[in-house]
Amino acid sequence: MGISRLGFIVGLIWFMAMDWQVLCMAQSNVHHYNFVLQQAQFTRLCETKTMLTVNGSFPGPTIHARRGDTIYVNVHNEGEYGVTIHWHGVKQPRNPWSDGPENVTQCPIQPGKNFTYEVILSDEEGTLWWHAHSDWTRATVHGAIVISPANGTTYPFPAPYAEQTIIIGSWFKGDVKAVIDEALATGGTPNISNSLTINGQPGDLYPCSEENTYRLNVNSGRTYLLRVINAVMNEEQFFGIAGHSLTVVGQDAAYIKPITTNYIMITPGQTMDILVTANQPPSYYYIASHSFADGPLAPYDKTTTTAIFQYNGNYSRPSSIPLPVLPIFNDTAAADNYTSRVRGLASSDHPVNVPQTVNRSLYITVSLNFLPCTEATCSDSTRFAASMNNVSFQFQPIDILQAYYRSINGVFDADFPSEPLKYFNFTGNVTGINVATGRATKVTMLNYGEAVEIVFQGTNLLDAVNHPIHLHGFSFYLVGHGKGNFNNETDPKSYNLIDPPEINTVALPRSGWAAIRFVANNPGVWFIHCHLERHSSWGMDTVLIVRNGRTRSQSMRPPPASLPSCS
Ligand SMILES: *[C@@H]1O[C@H](CO)[C@@H](O)[C@H](O)[C@H]1NC(C)=O
Ligand SMILES: *[C@@H]1O[C@H](CO)[C@@H](O)[C@H](O)[C@H]1NC(C)=O
Ligand SMILES: *[C@@H]1O[C@H](CO)[C@@H](O)[C@H](O)[C@H]1NC(C)=O
Ligand SMILES: *[C@@H]1O[C@H](CO)[C@@H](O)[C@H](O)[C@H]1NC(C)=O
Ligand SMILES: *[C@@H]1O[C@H](CO)[C@@H](O)[C@H](O)[C@H]1NC(C)=O
Ligand SMILES: *[C@@H]1O[C@H](CO)[C@@H](O)[C@H](O)[C@H]1NC(C)=O
Ligand SMILES: *[C@@H]1O[C@H](CO)[C@@H](O)[C@H](O)[C@H]1NC(C)=O
Ligand SMILES: *[C@@H]1O[C@H](CO)[C@@H](O)[C@H](O)[C@H]1NC(C)=O
Ligand SMILES: *[C@@H]1O[C@H](CO)[C@@H](O)[C@H](O)[C@H]1NC(C)=O
Ligand SMILES: *[C@@H]1O[C@H](CO)[C@@H](O)[C@H](O)[C@H]1NC(C)=O
Ligand SMILES: *[C@@H]1O[C@H](CO)[C@@H](O)[C@H](O)[C@H]1NC(C)=O
Ligand SMILES: *[C@@H]1O[C@H](CO)[C@@H](O)[C@H](O)[C@H]1NC(C)=O
Ligand SMILES: [Cu+2]
Repeated sequence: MGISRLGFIVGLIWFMAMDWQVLCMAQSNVHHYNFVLQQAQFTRLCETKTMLTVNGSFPGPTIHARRGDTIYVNVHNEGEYGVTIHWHGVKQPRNPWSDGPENVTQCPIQPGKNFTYEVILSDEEGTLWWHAHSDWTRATVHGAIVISPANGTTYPFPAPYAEQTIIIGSWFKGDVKAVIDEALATGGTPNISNSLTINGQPGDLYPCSEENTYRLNVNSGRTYLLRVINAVMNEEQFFGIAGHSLTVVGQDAAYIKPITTNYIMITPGQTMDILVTANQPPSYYYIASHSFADGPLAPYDKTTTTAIFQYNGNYSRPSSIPLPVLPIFNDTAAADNYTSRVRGLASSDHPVNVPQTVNRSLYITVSLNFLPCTEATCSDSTRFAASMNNVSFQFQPIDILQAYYRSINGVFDADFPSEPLKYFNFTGNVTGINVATGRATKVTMLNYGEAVEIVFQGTNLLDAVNHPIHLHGFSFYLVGHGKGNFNNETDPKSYNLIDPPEINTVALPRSGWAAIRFVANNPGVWFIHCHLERHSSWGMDTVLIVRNGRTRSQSMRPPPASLPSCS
């Protein structure tokens, strides 16, 4: 009896001393990838240019893993300037060191240097993606992360015959870095892209492109799983396939209740897993995507990218290929209609664990603003800026994670406002409201384990537009959204606390609000930003710091030995 009790106690102590990740190691696989950041030549739209890629491919290589696996990616920079990579939607439990946003969790990997990211999957299942997180490099440096169900489990829908990644991207004829550098120098709005792309190709509707249009070859009667990723720089997208209905079964690497629809609205940063059955007469059908841009003022890419949904078999090529009927670019109602249909799967295998009560509430306005422009390069006396709670995020020459971990003072302040400092009719007539903002590096401190609610509030300052807001380090439940100003008494009564979708990027409706909930159970430094790149560059960003909990398994891991240094 003594021995077995001792054995039990020893076992218990051993168990308590182990990290849960170590325990899970027995069931998960480890993968290794080498990424070489290198310049490569591409010809699109009748012009050839050199651009930064991973291993010379656009889009970059796909990472394959299963739920719960760990992926080591050694990134070697053979390019001309410093770059970081972010693993979009991967929670990275206790491991902000490998999250990637430049000068938030690390300094850039300089030319000639390398850094090995440890990408730790936990409960993500479906499609995510990776992309550069330094200036606008993500335009050409991105790729898919395909996360299959764990061994011995399967999809919560009939297994598809085959699957295919569909990445919607942006193509700029010139050097993308020059586009943002120019905009920041003049204070103006960055040039729009010259085309959208599907799997790196503009498609038949653009000059010099037809030959290389992406083709998805399908067999009659079969069902395909399309893993759609929006990697576009500055525009949300309407996407569809002529003649075929889409059944959306997943978003941001979590399953949803199947939605049958003719189109989706997908924002930059979001992923959607879609089943499509080849149930039409064998022929060619266009897969198409164009911008959803409901701000009346902001310029946007007005082109349509296409790929071909092409049946295998012996039939004559159609004289014309049908295009899907998609909502027009400013159809806010169509976008909101689609978004409102999304519900979490909420099954016993894929439960919803949305906090029913909250410990911390934040109310954050998301605005476009002006700052003074004083440099000689300015084209005007003001420059475009953007803010959250009227703080326009200021990057520092050292990462916030390191400053926090090593208690380096003077890098950030922990006083990000938990509500707007000034209330006005955010979504009303804002004539006469001061659109000036100020730059600062302010963060919000959260305690480990707190249930957090953030209500993002769009405003009409300068231009009312839908903003895709992305949170690093977590996925969150979208418990509510609506038009107008959030009412903190009546709106919570209509929250969905039963089957809200679990996502990492929320489409904050134009002149509206969105409420999200999550448990702050991931210690670290986590970026929040608009995934429209120009807004993020203008300061529509902030940072959450989740403090360590009481035990080791509730605390950040120590930094890896070879973090890139901040020069
Ligand atoms: C999971 O299955 C794959 C092939 O089906 C196999 O290669 C791998 O070793 C398995 N992993 C574990 C942890 O059992
Ligand atoms: C990228 O290129 C390197 C060096 O050529 C190679 O070792 C590596 O396997 C490639 N990675 C991928 C993901 O293709
Ligand atoms: C990565 O950099 C380290 C030094 O930081 C160096 O020792 C190592 O050889 C480099 N690895 C590769 C693959 O270049
Ligand atoms: C942006 O567009 C303007 C007008 O077409 C052009 O003059 C300028 O060179 C472009 N800038 C870049 C960096 O491509
Ligand atoms: C395809 O169909 C045409 C006309 O129906 C026929 O002449 C031809 O032999 C067929 N080819 C194949 C490979 O079946
Ligand atoms: C959308 O744009 C069209 C064409 O520019 C315009 O006629 C229409 O009024 C716009 N709709 C809304 C809701 O702004
Ligand atoms: C959404 O679209 C569907 C299909 O077109 C339509 O039946 C429904 O009324 C729309 N809902 C809203 C809220 O607009
Ligand atoms: C805010 O503005 C909207 C749109 O003009 C208006 O409908 C609403 O009544 C205003 N709200 C308040 C509290 O003034
Ligand atoms: C908005 O308010 C300003 C003054 O505050 C007024 O001059 C203007 O007419 C109003 N615009 C609308 C559309 O009501
Ligand atoms: C959150 O609030 C609940 C009560 O609603 C409380 O039991 C819990 O201790 C709080 N957690 C934290 C981390 O503050
Ligand atoms: C509710 O909103 C009002 C402004 O509309 C604000 O004054 C009040 O502090 C808010 N209450 C809470 C509990 O956040
Ligand atoms: C990040 O810090 C480095 C210095 O380590 C600096 O060169 C770079 O400009 C900074 N990036 C941003 C976006 O401020
Ligand atoms: Cu935005």
